Amino acid sequence: NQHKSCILWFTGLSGAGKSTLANALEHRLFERGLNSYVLDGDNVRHGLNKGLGFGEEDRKENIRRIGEVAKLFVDAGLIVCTAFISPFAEDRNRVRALVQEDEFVEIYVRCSLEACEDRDPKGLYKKARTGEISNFTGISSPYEEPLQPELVVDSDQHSIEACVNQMITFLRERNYL
Ligand code: GGZ
Repeated sequence: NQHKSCILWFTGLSGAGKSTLANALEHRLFERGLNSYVLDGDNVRHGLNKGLGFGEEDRKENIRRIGEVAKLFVDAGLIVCTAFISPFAEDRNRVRALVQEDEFVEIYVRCSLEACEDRDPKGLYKKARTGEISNFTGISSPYEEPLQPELVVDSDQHSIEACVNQMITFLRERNYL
C-alpha cells in the first residue's frame, strides 16, 4: 500500500478525456488500496471556483487555486489527480513550482482538435463554432501544448484502458507506486 504523494496534473483540450482518464486511473489506484482523489470541473468549478469564467484572468485564478488545493492534498499524503484544461504553460509551471520537483507529474492528454470536435459530448464545440460560447479553448481561445510533460497519452489513438495502463507503468517505473 505504499505510494508517493504527488499531483498528477492532466492537461488537454475539452473532450480530450482528462476527467475520464483521471477517474479511471483513480479507480485502479483505489483497487490497490491507495489513497487518491480527483479534482475536476464537476467538484471545483461548481464549488470553490463558482463565479470564475473562461476569460484569461479567470482561468489563471482557477488554476492557481486548484494548484494550492492540490498541494494541500499532497501534504495530506494523497495522490491527487487534477483534470482541467489548464491552457497556459505559465500557470501550469507555477503549480509545478509549488511542490517538490518529483511531486508534480504533468500528463498531456493529447487529442487532435478534430477528434475532440467529433466527440463533442456536451455540444460545446458546436456552440463555440456558432459563437454562442466565446473564448472556447481550441476555437477562440488558445491552448499551449506542454513542451516537456512527464507523460503524453494519445487519447485519440488508444483505448481508455491502454492509456491507464500506460500511466500505471510510468508511475511504477518512477517509483510512485
Ligand atoms: C473551454 C469551457 C468553456 C470555454 C465551458 N472554454 O469538456 P468540459 O466542458 O466538461 O470541460 C470544459 C470545462 C473547462 O473548464 P476548466 O476549469 O478545465 O478550464 S481551464 O483550465 O481553462 O480553466 C468545458 C467547459 O468547462 N467549458 N466554457 N469557453 N471549456
